[in-house]
Amino acid sequence: MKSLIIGGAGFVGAYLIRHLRDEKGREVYVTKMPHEEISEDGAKVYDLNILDKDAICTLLSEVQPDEIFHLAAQSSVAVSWKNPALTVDVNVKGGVNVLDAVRDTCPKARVLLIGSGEEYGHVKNEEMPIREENAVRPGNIYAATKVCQNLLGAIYAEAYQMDVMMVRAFNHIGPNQIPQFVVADFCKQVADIEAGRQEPVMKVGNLSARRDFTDVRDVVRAYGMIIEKGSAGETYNVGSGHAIAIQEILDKILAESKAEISVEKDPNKFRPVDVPVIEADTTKLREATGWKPQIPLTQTIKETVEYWRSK
Ligand code: A2R
Ligand code: GDD
Repeated sequence: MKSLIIGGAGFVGAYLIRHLRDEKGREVYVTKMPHEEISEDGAKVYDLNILDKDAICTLLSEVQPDEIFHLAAQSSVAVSWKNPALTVDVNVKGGVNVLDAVRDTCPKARVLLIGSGEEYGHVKNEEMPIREENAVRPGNIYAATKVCQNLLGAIYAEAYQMDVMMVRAFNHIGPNQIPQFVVADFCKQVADIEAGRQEPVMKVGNLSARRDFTDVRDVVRAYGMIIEKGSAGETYNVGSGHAIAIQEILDKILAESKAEISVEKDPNKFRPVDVPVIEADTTKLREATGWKPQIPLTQTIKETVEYWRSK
């Protein structure tokens, strides 16, 4: 069975390669941007820019994958405010290029499009935890592009009877995530402070936001189960089902260190709009696949702090 990961050089890609290769025994093919490196053994690596549809067709014709995980994206909410056009290009045009190339070259392949819990955006209190059929009211540019990708996926599934499934992944964390994201950012700062590379002041953004965090290893396990057991045209939330305040995350990370660290708000880390709470209802995923998260948040935080200390 051949699995293709598009956009596999990022944070999730490395974990997904290992999961598919070691736990599912798949033949793994993976794409990366030309400037990136992938050091995982046992995966065949290709350069691919998803803005080039012909290149996607050439690759798919050669590989003829049975299943495709589409991870490639401009994945940062913060960057999407700074570079909206790039975010729209990669996430919307790139996404439709992938769908159309699959339709042209391997229409029987099962396809998983990775979207985001951010798609729900401004959720009302009575709508929490959020179910898949909830209205989407995206509150930032990244989220709007992922809504668009989700709609396109559903249209391709219905119009062309393709096995396209979508996930809305809530925040995922773990070692090796870049410090653009909150947990990696705070853990790196702890390591830098302990090593004397930073004064003992933790710079933070909005601590009142509540987000639903899952270990990336649990997330890729969910992706493997959805692509196998999910239904065409359907969307599945992937999250822990529990929102936690960023303040609480900060407290847990600070508790990992013996250093005396003060906390300072950094205006540059605040966003024009930051949705107050995002929490997943994962009933649909659990019923379709039997998935449940296995790695507790405290373990992920411990391992992420250790990862940054060892860098
Ligand atoms: O941004 P880069 O140059 O590091 O490369 C990213 C890649 N990518 C592209 N691949 C092909 N064609 C493009 N035009 C293109 N633009 C960016 O997609 C990166 O290697 C990969 C995405 O990986 P990360 O940014 O690390 O995202 P992560 O955390 O692995 O999330 C995977 C998926 C994404 O769709 C997120 O939006 C979603 O899960 O949360
Ligand atoms: N990055 C960052 N840095 N965020 C901070 C900081 C900080 O110093 N301080 C507070 N925050 C808050 C942000 O304002 C946001 O409310 C929350 O922490 C999480 O921010 P990020 O870790 O940057 O993630 P995100 O929620 O914007 O996006 C992530 O999760 C989405 C799913 O919900 C990304 O992984 C997306 O790709 C993913 O789709």
